[in-house]
Amino acid sequence: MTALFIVLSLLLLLVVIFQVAKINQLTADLTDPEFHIERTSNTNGKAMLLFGVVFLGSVIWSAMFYANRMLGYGPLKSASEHGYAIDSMFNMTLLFTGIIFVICHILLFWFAYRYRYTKGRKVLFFVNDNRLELLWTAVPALVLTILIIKGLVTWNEVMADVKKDEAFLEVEATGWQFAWNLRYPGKDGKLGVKDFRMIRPGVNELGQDWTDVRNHDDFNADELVLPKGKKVRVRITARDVLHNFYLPHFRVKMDAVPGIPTYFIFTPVKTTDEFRQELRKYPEYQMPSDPADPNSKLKWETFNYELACAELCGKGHYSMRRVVRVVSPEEWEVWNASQKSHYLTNVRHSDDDPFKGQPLESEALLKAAALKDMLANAFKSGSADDAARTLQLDNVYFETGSAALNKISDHALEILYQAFVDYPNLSVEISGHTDSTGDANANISLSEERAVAVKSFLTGRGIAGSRIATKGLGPNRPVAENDTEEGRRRNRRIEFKILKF
Ligand SMILES: [Cu+2]
Repeated sequence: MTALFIVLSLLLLLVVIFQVAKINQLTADLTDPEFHIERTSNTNGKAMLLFGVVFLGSVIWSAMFYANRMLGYGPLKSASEHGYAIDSMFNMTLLFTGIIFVICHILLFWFAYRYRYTKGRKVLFFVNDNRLELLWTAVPALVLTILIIKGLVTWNEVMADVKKDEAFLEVEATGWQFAWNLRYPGKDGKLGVKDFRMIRPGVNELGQDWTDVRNHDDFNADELVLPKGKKVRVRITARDVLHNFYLPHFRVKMDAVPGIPTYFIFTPVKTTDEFRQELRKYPEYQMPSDPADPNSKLKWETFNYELACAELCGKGHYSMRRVVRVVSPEEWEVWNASQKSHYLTNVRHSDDDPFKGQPLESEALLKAAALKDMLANAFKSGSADDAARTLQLDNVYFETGSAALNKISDHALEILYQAFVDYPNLSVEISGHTDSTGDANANISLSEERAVAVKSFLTGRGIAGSRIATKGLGPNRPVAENDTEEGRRRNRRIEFKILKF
């Protein structure tokens, strides 16, 4: 309401000023028209000059005032390698247009003042000058040629795909209304194949084909975590409408188009922490991050790189924000290793798993790594209680109904072999267990044979047989219910009990 009154009052004031000016002019025209024209031209000319100076001054002042808030200047220098090339292009364009702007601006207002109406001064009629025509055609053409050539060279450098045999990290970003799915390739460094016909919301968001083993270690992340100094190739795609993969601090921006995969390659050169330390030097970032709470953390402390969708893709568009975290390569390795594969945690042994009930190389490798940690812990704790010293080897696989070791078991058995080498006094008991299906006596002898098969593997590698006792317990010591397939699978196992070391 107050605002409305202010606007109305200002309007009224303008009308009053206009009417007064009109009366003034009418009286002046009646007294001495010629003198009046010269006088108003004088006033207008000076006003033009004043406006020119104030306007140019304001432009320069505002450019300096906002410099630290613009990408490419002050604290917001590029955080990626190619970003500097893009910023330098903007600066070059700004330089040329800036020079033209200042010259034109000064001339425009100076001329308006200098050549204002003066009694008796004649206008010069200037028809044509070929040299002048040539000059103002050639100069802009030259400048544009420089800008375009530089632009093309930069474009080709920035958009060049990775070379064959070049090391890079591939990440996939899939946009939909309204989220980003960020998929990492896992240990094999390769993203598995997808098929849109396999998309099932909530179950298989990307339509990953589980028969492709490269999919088995792929994982999805809530934030984009990248190692500093490593080339990153982002595969960009969308599931519904146009989105746009935008990382402003890295000068990365690419459309995410349904059906047409696009990509962007860049190398982050500053970790999040390093970028924060740079922001810290500027007073703009020394303010509390929450204006309502003076004790909140400072802006530079809470800064994060971000991924946004730069396409107005719908009403939930704003929620397509993800935090981007750049860390040292060592930290990244730790993070990468700690992530859980989507297949192994959500799909494995479900009805969607084409390898349901079968051993898998990729899984055996992961379990072997876990076994190594379990062994190290058992030795470290030194505890004599059975639970801490008994390891469940659910990654030793046999052919169905036989004691023949599956080749995939080697990953786990190698770890056990190494433990015997590292601890020369180690002696263990290896026991075989089965589920409750079938004849109990047959199961007991099968479990005994399986325990012996593990022993044979180890003695075959030179470990003394006296260090390994074997036992077959059949279905007598289940670790899970036998009425589900998952329970039976867990019960079919080899136990490795450390007796002494
Ligand atoms: Cu979007």
